Amino acid sequence: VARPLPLQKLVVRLDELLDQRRPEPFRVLAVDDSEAMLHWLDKVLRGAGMEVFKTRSPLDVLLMMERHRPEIVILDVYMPECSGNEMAHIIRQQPRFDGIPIIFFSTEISRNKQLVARSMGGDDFLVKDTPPEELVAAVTITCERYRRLRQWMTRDSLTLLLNHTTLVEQLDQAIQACARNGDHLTFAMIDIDHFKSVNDEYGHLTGDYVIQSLARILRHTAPGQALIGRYGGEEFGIALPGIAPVLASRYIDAVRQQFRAFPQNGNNATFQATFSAGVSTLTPGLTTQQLMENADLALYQAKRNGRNQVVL
Ligand code: GH3
Ligand code: MG
Ligand code: MG
Ligand code: MG
Repeated sequence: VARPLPLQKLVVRLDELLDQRRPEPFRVLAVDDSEAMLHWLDKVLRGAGMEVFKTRSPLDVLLMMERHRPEIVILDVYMPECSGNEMAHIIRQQPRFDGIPIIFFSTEISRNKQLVARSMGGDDFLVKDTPPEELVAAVTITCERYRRLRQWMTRDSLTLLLNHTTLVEQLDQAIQACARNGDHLTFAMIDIDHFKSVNDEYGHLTGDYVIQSLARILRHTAPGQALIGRYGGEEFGIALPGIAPVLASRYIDAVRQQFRAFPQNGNNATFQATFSAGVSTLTPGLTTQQLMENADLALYQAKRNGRNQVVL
């Protein structure tokens, strides 16, 4: 399953990671009680290559944010059902939407009222006579900055893999999707063997490089739909949606072999590092917690059986 890894420098950079992904269009949610205004916003933003979701009803906003996961919300201020200010306040009460900027787009020209609106949770305030190219620029600049920010928020800084919180969150969503569709989902917990000795013998910086080398192998070899996270210290969690357990454990074993073969550098010589892994599989009714616990039990077995092995 695993492609051979070119032995390149183990420096991981965020740009590099971002470049591997095709740039996706910005996803915009436009909220305005005027159909004509929504039509105009749609035309302008879509014309700039963005994906636009629209609603005239503020009451739909939370649902649409949940469903369409917009990266930015453009919010009218004066609407009959609920004002833009109130809507922004409600959005800002949901921590899961903290990373989503809100731009007010309104006829209101009073600086004071604009400030009040922004204090309710808006990030910017544009008046409705803003030229289209300026609106596009404002949305683009804001979306780009927040995309970058979200990358840092969801990733572990040493390896640039998903951080613990994000891994568990996304695993949760993947489990729900796989359970719905009756798809396979396999989860592997990986733990580097005798890592304390690596640190003791070669120093923590070398230890960090060892962790990065495993992250890199995983990133280079994992199938596209895999969720790869740094679970903690020298532990990694990999969720493989749509992959049957036998195939998954064969993949993890291929990673194990590549990792062991990778020449680690320390004390002016090379050495080998190994890991143990436990693999568990989703069965009907299993929770995220139980799936991870089962992988952990298998990992414990792998350690007890002598390490440098994968237990399913
Ligand atoms: P085992 O084979 O049983 O897993 O042995 P181990 O030595 O790997 O056991 P343990 O999990 O107890 O040790 C993990 C060590 O990893 C402890 C900690 O000092 C080290 N560690 C955790 N995070 C980092 C890190 O980011 N960088 C480095 N260099 N070391 C780390
Ligand atoms: Mg209005
Ligand atoms: Mg450990
Ligand atoms: Mg360990």
